[in-house]
Amino acid sequence: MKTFYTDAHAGHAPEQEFEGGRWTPAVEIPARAEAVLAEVRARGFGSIEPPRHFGHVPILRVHDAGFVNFLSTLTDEWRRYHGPEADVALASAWPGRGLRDVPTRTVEGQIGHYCFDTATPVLPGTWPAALAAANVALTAADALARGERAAFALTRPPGHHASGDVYGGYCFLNNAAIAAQALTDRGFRTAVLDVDYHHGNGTQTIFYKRSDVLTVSLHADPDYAYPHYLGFADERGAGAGEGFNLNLPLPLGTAWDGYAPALDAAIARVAAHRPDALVVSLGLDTYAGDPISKFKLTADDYFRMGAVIAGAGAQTLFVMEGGYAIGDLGRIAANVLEGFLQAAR
Ligand code: SP5
Ligand code: ZN
Repeated sequence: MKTFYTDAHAGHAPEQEFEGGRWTPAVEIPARAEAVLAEVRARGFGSIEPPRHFGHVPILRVHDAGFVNFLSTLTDEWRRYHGPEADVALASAWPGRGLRDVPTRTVEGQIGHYCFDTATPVLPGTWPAALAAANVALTAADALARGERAAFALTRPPGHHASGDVYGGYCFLNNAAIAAQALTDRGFRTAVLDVDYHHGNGTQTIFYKRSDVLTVSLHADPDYAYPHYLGFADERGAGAGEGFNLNLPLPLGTAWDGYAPALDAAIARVAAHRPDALVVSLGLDTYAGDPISKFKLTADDYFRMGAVIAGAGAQTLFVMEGGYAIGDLGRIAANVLEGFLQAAR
């Protein structure tokens, strides 16, 4: 299995995030991707290749043009408004209920429209890094189109919380959704399976009214976990997409004994869709040692996860999402890939 990677992610290096009413050390940092790269290289799964550049067209298949323009010019506009030293763009006001949710003239009147939380700082290096991650996912998707059984897009920053026109949750461009759309555009019947601890609200929203791309997510119940406002079991898709979104929210403290039946149900739904391509949003924050999450999967459980995913029988694109236990992150990511490769033989 090839891994696609570029060190361009390192331009997005937040020092702190604003969460729980205070500035705390950022957890979505370059060391994450570097740890996974080192382990994938050491375990020898296959070549590690750089992304090619696909331009804005495949990104605009998923994201709104105004949103892409906003993100790509945000640092410049932020400095124009707040002064040349201002290098962390973060919203101070949102269009809550009763207010008009429209982007106005100033960057302060736009950022609350385009962002949904305070924990996702935009730095001068953020847009190039986000763009590079989308290209990593697109290059890996192209490997599937060329006939590869599987590929690993080692993306950072992650993507699954970003919808067509809203960023947040450490995510800017939805790498997995962009890849899923590119595969669909090349004639693949496509499903997305999201195993990140947090519900993939962006991915769900992007495909919610469509039946061509199935979205399935296992995650911490939003009744107690971030992103709090989406990811409930009764969200089943709308219009033509009715029945083509499956949420499997799980309780606090879920370990493999509770996770495995839900993963089996998820794979059964994916298999029933008969996809040619399966895009896996590979969040690794379900790990017991994760610093911000509350599930209890062990390192060995990730071999099992990879093997179960292979059972879907589709060409599979793994796209990295969250996971913050940096000391073990490489090992658990590689365990998923190894479990998949052994079962897919
Ligand atoms: C891609 C991804 O995994 N994004 C997750 C974003 C979560 N951001 C807020 C998490 C709040 C967790 N609060 C726990 C505090 C522990 N000190
Ligand atoms: Zn997550």
